[in-house]
Amino acid sequence: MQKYKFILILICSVILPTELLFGQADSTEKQTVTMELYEASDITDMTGFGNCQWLYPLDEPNETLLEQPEYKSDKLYYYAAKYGDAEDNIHTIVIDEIRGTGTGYNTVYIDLDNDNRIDPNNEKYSFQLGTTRKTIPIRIKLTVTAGGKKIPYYFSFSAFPYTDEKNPGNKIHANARNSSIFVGTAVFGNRQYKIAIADLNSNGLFNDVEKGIFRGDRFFVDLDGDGKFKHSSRTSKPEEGFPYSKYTHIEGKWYSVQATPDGTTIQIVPAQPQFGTVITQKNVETVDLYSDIPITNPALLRGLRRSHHRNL
Ligand SMILES: [Ca+2]
Ligand SMILES: [Ca+2]
Ligand SMILES: [Ca+2]
Ligand SMILES: [Ca+2]
Repeated sequence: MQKYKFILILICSVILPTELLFGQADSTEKQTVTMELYEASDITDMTGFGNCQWLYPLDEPNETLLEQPEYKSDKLYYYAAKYGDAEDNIHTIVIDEIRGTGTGYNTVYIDLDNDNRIDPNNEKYSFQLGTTRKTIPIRIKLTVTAGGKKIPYYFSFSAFPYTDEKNPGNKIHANARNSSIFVGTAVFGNRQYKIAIADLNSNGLFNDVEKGIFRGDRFFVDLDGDGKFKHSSRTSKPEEGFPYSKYTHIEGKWYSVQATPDGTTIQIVPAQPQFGTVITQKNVETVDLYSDIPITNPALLRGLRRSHHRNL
């Protein structure tokens, strides 16, 4: 399989520039959609799971903190959660044992506003230590700077003892899982749909091209109007999650969907991407193409491959 993929990538690079087709024009005008942060507690129900930041335990903060609370534990764990694209994009996190050393980690401080001061009252949460089998996340709202704007941003924090060959000593590791989507409405064809943009790679930016599963962000359209965004091919419903990419294929037409880094504005413009043809051997079932100039759509590629086979 690996061999086929390698061969295919070589073939694609030769063939794509030579066989060009053009998509059909769409009469829809350019739309600029203002997006709002979705406030409900659990977005995985709407969007499915994304990736998370794995937060490695540190003995000291990896940035200078101007103010810290009076901790109760002699053994603190610090973490550096990175969100947004400001020069300082580290929101320092610390876990503490509020009843004293050895009584168990139950309090987390986080520099919500990234002013490098940890407020002992307003940046403090109770949490329950999990295990590698079962984490007990708490949802926390940060202020993240992205593309020069400050945005509200939810993430889910969980912490648990962890050890492996590279991380000996059973220290407390933590995860910061994306829990933010921005939602709005847009028109495709003659109908209005609920749309969303999700930071599925958990970096506080909403315009990362998806170069593989969870390696980027995702755009959603609630095509069936049920309020959720189905993204699993196991259901018979239409695919409602689209890799954030240069072009997006929605309801049979191509669009350029471009989000601002902060996710608060999405511009949707009818597009006419250039198409190429991928030639494969008949026994190749699927083709994955990745590029820094992404126009891939698996359904389209499968269609192209089948149509090409008919011509062989
Ligand atoms: Ca910082
Ligand atoms: Ca602060
Ligand atoms: Ca992102
Ligand atoms: Ca839906």
